[in-house]
Amino acid sequence: LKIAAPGKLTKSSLTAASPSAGKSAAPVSQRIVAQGAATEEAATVTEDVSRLTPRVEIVDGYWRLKPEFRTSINPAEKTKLEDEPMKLWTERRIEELARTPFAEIDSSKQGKDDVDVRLKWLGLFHRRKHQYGRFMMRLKLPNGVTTSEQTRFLASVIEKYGAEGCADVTTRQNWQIRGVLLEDVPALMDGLTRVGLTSIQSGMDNVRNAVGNPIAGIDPHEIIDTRPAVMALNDYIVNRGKGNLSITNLPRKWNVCVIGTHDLFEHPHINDLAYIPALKDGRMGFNLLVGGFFSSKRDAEAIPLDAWVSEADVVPLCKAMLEAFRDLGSRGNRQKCRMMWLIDELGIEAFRAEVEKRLPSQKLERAAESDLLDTTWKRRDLLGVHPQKQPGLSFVGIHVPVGRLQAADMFEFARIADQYGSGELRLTVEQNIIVPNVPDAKVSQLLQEPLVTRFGAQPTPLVTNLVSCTGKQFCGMAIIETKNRALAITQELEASMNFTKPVRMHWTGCPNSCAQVQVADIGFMGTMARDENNKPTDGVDIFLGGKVGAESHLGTKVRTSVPIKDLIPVVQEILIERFGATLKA
Ligand code: SRM
Ligand code: SF4
Repeated sequence: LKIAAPGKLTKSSLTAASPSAGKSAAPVSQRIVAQGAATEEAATVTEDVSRLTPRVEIVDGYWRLKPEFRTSINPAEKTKLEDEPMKLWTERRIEELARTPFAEIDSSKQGKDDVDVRLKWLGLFHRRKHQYGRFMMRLKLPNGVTTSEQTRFLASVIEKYGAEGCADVTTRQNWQIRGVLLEDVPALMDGLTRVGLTSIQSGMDNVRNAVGNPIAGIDPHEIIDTRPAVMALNDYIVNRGKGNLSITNLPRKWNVCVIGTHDLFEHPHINDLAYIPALKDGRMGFNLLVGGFFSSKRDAEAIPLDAWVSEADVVPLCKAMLEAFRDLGSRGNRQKCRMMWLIDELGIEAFRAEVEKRLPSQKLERAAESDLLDTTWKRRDLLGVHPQKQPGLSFVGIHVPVGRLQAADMFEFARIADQYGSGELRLTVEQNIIVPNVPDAKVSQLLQEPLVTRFGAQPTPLVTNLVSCTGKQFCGMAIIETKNRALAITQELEASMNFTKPVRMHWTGCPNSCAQVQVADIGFMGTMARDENNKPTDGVDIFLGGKVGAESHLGTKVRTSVPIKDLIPVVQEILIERFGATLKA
């Protein structure tokens, strides 16, 4: 077996990440192959079969790094080896931790590592820097589907925390709640179970929220209802909330999505695994894209695996791929542990073979020649009122400014879902909320609800397209404050200019790009800049050229370290030159 030299970038990933990728009219799940995936380079470099030895083994029910692979590992791996994070859940150690005074926990290394690192396996993120002693809790919300009961429950949790509590709709169509105290966690987790939610395996080296079409099942134009596949994936990933110990020691985070429409609302090109609907010999299934990711050191657009799975094999394929990643992925420099680095190292064909041999059938079909995506499709806006595939019903997309909600807003969303719809809500990766199943006769009354008029259901050129990560208000990695500032600047731009088309702006507080600046029309990434007196000041790098939908590809950095205080005229110029906007008289 021939695999590529360690650390060597294959042409495939470089081609895929280039701004020109995505311009061909070839099917989305094939087009990057046409531009050079599975290159000669990847197929010829070295013959190091020992590289395919699994680096982990199962010990007492938990997957652990084998002793011979423990040299040059990153600090997160050491923390995992020192004490198994999942034991906080499986052995209910969380209960003991919750009974211990926080200062006492925080006085030892073990305790610090528990609260700052290991609790992330349970979806609990200590906000040490900006909200000491309080936790953000990240849920799992497969396909972004939630209920009024769940929303009300989460609202009741943050309500209790007063000014310390709030919630966010995330860029993976998910809920996060804030202000959580450790002492409340056991009861809170029991409450989550009662309403059919879980927070486990949502942080650190775990699979993130599985994303699907936010209007699955109600979309008159959908190719396939993504909910069954996404729910099945989630059931496997978290073992129906009990925890799936076979995939809780991955080398790094891992993202998955299932595509349901031509709009590509799910962003397949930036997920580690994306299922693209494709027919093969009359059978419904999916072509696969792999390896898309962002990090502070590298962005990579997903590339085709040259593989197709039937609907029935969605979960087995995911399992096989996760196990290949778990077994073989690098655990050294943490900036080089995402799955694409493994693909680069092995070459796409050798990676594919590793996935194939972990399938129950040990057979992975080659990709269908074409997929079912219409490459000429114009991506739709999800805000406002839209007819469903069910006659007489509409879905209503409501803007949530920068995804931030207070308890009262969530109670209102829950009431609106019950009063006007079917008690269901859908979250989008643009951090907005959709109320599905609204009888047409009730739509105009819904649009007059105070929450809806305050947040806005009608699309506007800039503000309703704004996406922002958490930023410095809560995130310890942030370089700048994002949400409030992004909203204020965008409102000012919208008020001062005329627009002929919408412009999607994304703000992210540091190079991790949680708000995906590379998919935005204009992206702002937090950095430090210098003012006119050479003093450090908050700044941004500006990204342009990101595309979503049929033409998906990644934008690139065009300006560096622009002081935020000087930003408005700079963005106005971009809006005029690149997006046809004009200044108001
Ligand atoms: Fe993220 C880490 C927030 C989507 C790339 N991300 C973090 C942490 C956990 C850092 C921390 O401990 O403070 C942030 C928590 C801040 C907080 O208090 O909320 C954080 N990420 C978010 C969210 C909430 C942004 C948002 O406002 O919506 C998103 C939660 C999604 C979810 O429901 O799970 C979020 N993060 C993303 C995405 C977008 C996506 O998945 O489409 C990315 C880029 C895509 C990717 O991962 O390939 C992303 N987050 C990162 C990274 C860089 C990963 C890497 O490989 O280097 C980090 C840092 C890390 O993992 O070391 C990070
Ligand atoms: Fe925090 Fe940076 Fe992610 Fe924003 S992009 S949430 S600042 S890690």
